[in-house]
Amino acid sequence: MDMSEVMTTTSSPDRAESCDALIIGAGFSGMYQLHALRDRLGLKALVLEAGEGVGGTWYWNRYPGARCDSESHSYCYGFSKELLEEWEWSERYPGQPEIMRYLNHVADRFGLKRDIRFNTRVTAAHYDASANRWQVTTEAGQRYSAQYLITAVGCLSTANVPKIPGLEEFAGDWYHTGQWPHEGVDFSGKRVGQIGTGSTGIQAAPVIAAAAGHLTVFQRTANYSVPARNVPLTDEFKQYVKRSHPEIRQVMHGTPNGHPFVIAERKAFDVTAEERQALYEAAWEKGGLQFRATFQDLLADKAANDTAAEFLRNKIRQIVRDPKTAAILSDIDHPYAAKRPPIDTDYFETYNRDNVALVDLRAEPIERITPGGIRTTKGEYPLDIIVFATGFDAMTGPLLRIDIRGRDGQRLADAWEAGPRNYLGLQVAGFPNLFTITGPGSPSVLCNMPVCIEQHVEWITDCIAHMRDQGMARIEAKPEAMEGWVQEVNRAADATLLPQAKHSWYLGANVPGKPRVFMPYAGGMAHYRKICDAVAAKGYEGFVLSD
Ligand code: N01
Repeated sequence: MDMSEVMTTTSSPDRAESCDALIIGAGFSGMYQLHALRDRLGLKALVLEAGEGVGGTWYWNRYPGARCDSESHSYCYGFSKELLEEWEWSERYPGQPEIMRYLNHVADRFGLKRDIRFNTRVTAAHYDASANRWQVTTEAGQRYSAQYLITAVGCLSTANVPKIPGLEEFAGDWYHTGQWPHEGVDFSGKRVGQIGTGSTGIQAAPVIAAAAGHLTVFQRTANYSVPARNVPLTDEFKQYVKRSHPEIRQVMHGTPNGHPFVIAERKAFDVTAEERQALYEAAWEKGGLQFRATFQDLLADKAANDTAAEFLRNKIRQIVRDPKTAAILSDIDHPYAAKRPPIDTDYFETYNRDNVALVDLRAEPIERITPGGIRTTKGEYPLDIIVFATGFDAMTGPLLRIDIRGRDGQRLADAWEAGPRNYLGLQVAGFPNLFTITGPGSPSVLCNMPVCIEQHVEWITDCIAHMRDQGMARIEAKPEAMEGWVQEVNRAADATLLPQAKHSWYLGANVPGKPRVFMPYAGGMAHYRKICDAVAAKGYEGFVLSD
C-alpha cells in the first residue's frame, strides 16, 4: 500500500483516525520517533500524549530541586548538527525548567506539535490480525488505528504512592514528586514530611528544607550520594562543547553508560590504599555520576566496591554533625551504585539545619497516616504537607497500565505475569509491529537516556524503512529469540553487583507484589548497540517478517 494514500479522518467514538504509525508519549523518545518516521520516511505518524505539553518525565516531575543528573551537554539530542550548534545550556546539570525550554524548542523547530494529540491518554491497544492494525482507544473514548504502534511511555512515569493506611483521612495536602502541581507548592511556615530518599528525595529535601518551617525526612533505606557540584557553564566550556560535538558523542557512544566520560581502566586494587583515597577524593571534588568511573571494577567486584562504599560512608559521618543522624544516614546495606546512585546539592548538609529531622523507618516503621500527620511505631509526627518521593512502578508499569493485547487477544499483562520478556527490549513475541522504546530488556535506565532513546528510535526507523523496501507488512519477534534474550538479560545482570540491592526498583522490589526480575539490560550500551546492529545486518535475525 502507498502510505501517502492513507486517509486521515478525525477520531470520534465511532470513527477511528487512521495513520501508519501511532506513538504513545511525547517525551524525548516520542518526539524524535515522530520526527524520524514522519520527516525521514514520509509516514503518516501521530503521537498521543496524556499531558498538555511535550516533555514526558520533565513535564510531570516539577518537584523542588528537579534537575538532571546527566551533564547538560550530553543530555540532548545528537541527531541534528544544527540543533546541537544552536542550543546552549546554562548550567553543568540542566534544571527541569531549562529542559522543558529545550524540548519545546525542539518541538517547535521540527514542527512536531501539529502531529501530537495532547490531553489524550491511551487506555487500550488491541492488535487486529486480519487487518494487521493496532486499534487504540483513549480515556475519552477516541479511537485510532495504525499499522505500527510504538510505545514511548518512559521508564519512570507511573507514580508509586504507597498504600499507607489513613492517607485519605490526612487533613493537610499531599503530593507525589512525579505528579507535581504546575503552580508549585508553598511550603512557607509549613511542617513537611518527606517519605523517600532516592535520587528524587535527595534532590528535593535541601530545597524543601530551605523553604519550609520544618522538614522531617522519613528514610526506609539509607543511600549513598555524591555532590553534583552544579555550576553555571563558563563561556570557555560552551565554546569547547560547540567545537567538540563529534568527539564528545564518540566518547558517549563508546562507553557502557552513554555519559561523556571514560571509565578508568585500572581496578581498585591496582593502586595502594593511599592512592585509592586520593583518587576518590579527586572524584568527590569533581562531583557527579563520574565518581562511579574511578575504577572499572566497582560494579563487578564486591571488595572493590567496598572501598568506594566506605569512602562515601565516611563522608556522611564527616558532614553530618549529629552522630546519631549520621549513623542512620550512613547505615547503608547495599553496594555503592547497585541502586541508581543519586547526586546532590547539599543533601547531607541539610541535616545540619535546625529545622530538619530524620526518622529511621527501619527502627520505627510507619503504622498509619493520621488526620494530623504520620504515626510510626514510636510516635506521631505532626505535619501540614506530605511529599511522597517514593518512586515509580518502573519500566513495566507504564506499559501494563495500558490494556495491550496482541495476537489472539493475548494480554501483555499475562505474557509478563512473571516479569517482562522480550527480544532486545524492542519487541514481544505475539505482539506484531509493536515496538517498545527503552522498555525492559534494554539498557535504558542504566544509561544516559537520550543516547539509548536515539539508538532505539533509529533502529526502529531503519527497521520500518527496511520492511517498506522489502514489501513486508509485519514484523514479530520469534519466541526462541525472546527466550535467548531473557537469558542474556539475566546473564548480564548476574555478572554485576546490581542484583545484590534487594530493594531496588531495577528488580521491581519497590512495588509490593511486583515480580522480582532484573529489568534493564546491564551489558552496556555500546555492546547492546553492536548486538542490535548485527541483528539488523543479518536481515533482522530472530524476527519473522511477512507481507
Ligand atoms: O525513586 P526511588 P526516585 N515507605 O524508587 C522509598 C530517576 N531520577 O523517584 O529504598 C517508605 O529511587 C524508597 O525506599 P526503599 C533515577 O533513575 C532521575 O527517587 O524502597 N519509603 C526510596 O528511598 C532514579 O533512580 C533523576 O526502601 C518508601 C524512595 O522512596 C529514579 O528516577 C532525578 C516507600 C524511592 O526511591 C527513581 O528515583 C531523579 C514506603 N512505602 C530521579 N516506598 C535525574 O536526574 C518507597 N519508599 C535524571
